[in-house]
Parts: sequence; structure tokens; C-alpha cells
Amino acid sequence: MTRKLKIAAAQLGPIQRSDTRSDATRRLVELLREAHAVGARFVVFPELAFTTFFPRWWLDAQDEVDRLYFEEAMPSAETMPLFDEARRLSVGFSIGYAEKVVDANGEIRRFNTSILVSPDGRIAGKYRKIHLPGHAEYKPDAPFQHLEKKYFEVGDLGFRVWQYMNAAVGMLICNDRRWPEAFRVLALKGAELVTLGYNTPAENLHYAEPEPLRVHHHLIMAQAMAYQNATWLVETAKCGREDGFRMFGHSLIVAPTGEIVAKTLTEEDEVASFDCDLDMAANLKRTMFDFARHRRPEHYGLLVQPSANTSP
Ligand code: CDT
Repeated sequence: MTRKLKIAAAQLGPIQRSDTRSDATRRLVELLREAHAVGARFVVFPELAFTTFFPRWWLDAQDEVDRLYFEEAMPSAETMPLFDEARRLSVGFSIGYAEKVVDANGEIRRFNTSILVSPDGRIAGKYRKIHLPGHAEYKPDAPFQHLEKKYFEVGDLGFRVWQYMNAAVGMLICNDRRWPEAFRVLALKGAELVTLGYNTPAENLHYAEPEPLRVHHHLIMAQAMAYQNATWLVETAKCGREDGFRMFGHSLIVAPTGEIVAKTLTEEDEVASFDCDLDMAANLKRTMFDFARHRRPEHYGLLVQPSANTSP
């Protein structure tokens, strides 16, 4: 019997600074219901899904940042309705949020985090974003900031894969998709399905780049990663004009063949879904992408050197 899992990418339109976590949670619950109504059993929500993409703003008062944007508990009273509804409908989901924790040494730590929640409401997996883009200092001439390096530290949980809903599932977050090594580590750990939420500005902060080219990068990376790792990939955006700045949509589901099988059309709340045959990933891992037989890691040493010498 084939292993089928109907999955939904539940894209969010913009969340403004004036919106509360409860406003966002109400929309997430609506998306969850919509996904369930078309038969989805697993729903992938975006990165930092409960608030506006706050790293675009320089904010001095850390206590204010914590209060407005960071979660000390997940679920909290405000985010609990999503967990309650998912449990009621018996739907699993992954979702991103800004996480504040106190570690064993009493130090406060802040991460850009994604969790995997089982249909019974239990948190089954946690990933903390490793590739943090942007900068930590204020850029006075930039049209907007991208301060992930100011607000978050590099994730400390590594790239992991969980047995979840009868599949091997890994999580990445947004900028991770630009680094093939991240996806490869998940594939080497047996991932058959990878989730990735994102907030990607339509404009490049660092240099002029036409938006169609930015979208092209997004699509080509997704197709290449899924194909070269024989893995299902679900990428979900938060998008549209948020606080006056646009982020693109194009949430999608990609098969292990590299084909886009579902995609959103709008930059609003929207669900795209597909009935994914997980054995398609397993079969490709036994043939074309049988890593044990065909990879040549003895020649890949340079990939893990801290500073590669690129001269011939
Ligand atoms: N959220 C996130 O990681 N966004 C980045 C923008 C990079 S430009 C500083 C992305 O890779 O989409």
C-alpha cells in the first residue's frame, strides 16, 4: 500500500504591526479549516506566523520587542485556539514563531523557530533557524532593515528529521533554502518531506534585482532541492504589503521529481494542497539518488572547511 499524505501550504497575506497575535491566530484557524475541508491532514504555515515580519524595523527597547513579537510559551493563551482546532480536526501542522527561552544557565536566548505539531496537539519537533540573513547594525540608507542577526541567534538544534505521520520529516526556515548543504543534511538523515516557511521581501536590500529574478531564484531553488534530494518540499509564504513593504507569495509544493504540483496565485491568505505519495521519495532514494551507492563524499571535504580556498 502506498503512503499518501494530503498536505496543504497555508499561505498568510500580510500581518500589520497593529494586528494582534489573536488576529493572526483567527486567520490561521480559518486556513486550517479550509485545508481540512479539502482533505489535508498536514498543514504547513509560514515563518514568524503570528506577527508582522518585525526584523524590518530597528527597535531599541528589547522589552518592547519581547512583548510584541516573542513567544515565551507555545502555545500561549493567544495562540492556543490554533492548537485546539488542529486537535479537534486531527490535523498536524508546522508553524514558525519568534521564540524566547531561558536556558539551563539562566541566560535569555532568542531564536527564529519552527515546530512540528502532531494531530493530537503534541509538539513533535523543533528547529531553530541556522542561516540568519541580513545584518545586526542599523543601515541608515536602506529602504528597510533586515535585522535577523540583531534579534536572533544562530539555531542550536542542528538539522533534524522526525518520524511524523508515517513519514520522515525535516524543517528548514526561509533563508536556509539558499544553502544546499542544509537540505542535503536533512536528506542524508532520510528526510522524505521538508517544510519551509518564509518571508521574502520583493525587493533586494543589498543590490538592485528585478522581482521576477527573485521569484525565479525561489522557484528554481525549490525544484532543485526537492529533485536532488528526492524529497517532497512544501514552502509557505507570508506575503503581500506588510507595514508598507511587499513580500512575494508563490507558496508551493514540489514533488521529488522536481515538479511543482501545487502553487498559490495570490498574496493573501490562501491554501494550496496536494495528495503526496511519500513512497515516490523513498523509491528515488533507492535508485537515482541512492546516496550510499552514488555519492563520493571522499571528494567533498572542501564543503565543510570554514573558509574554502577557491583559487584553482
Ligand atoms: N526571512 C528570510 O530569511 N528572508 C530572506 C531575505 C534575504 S535578504 C536579506 C530570504 O532568503 O528570503
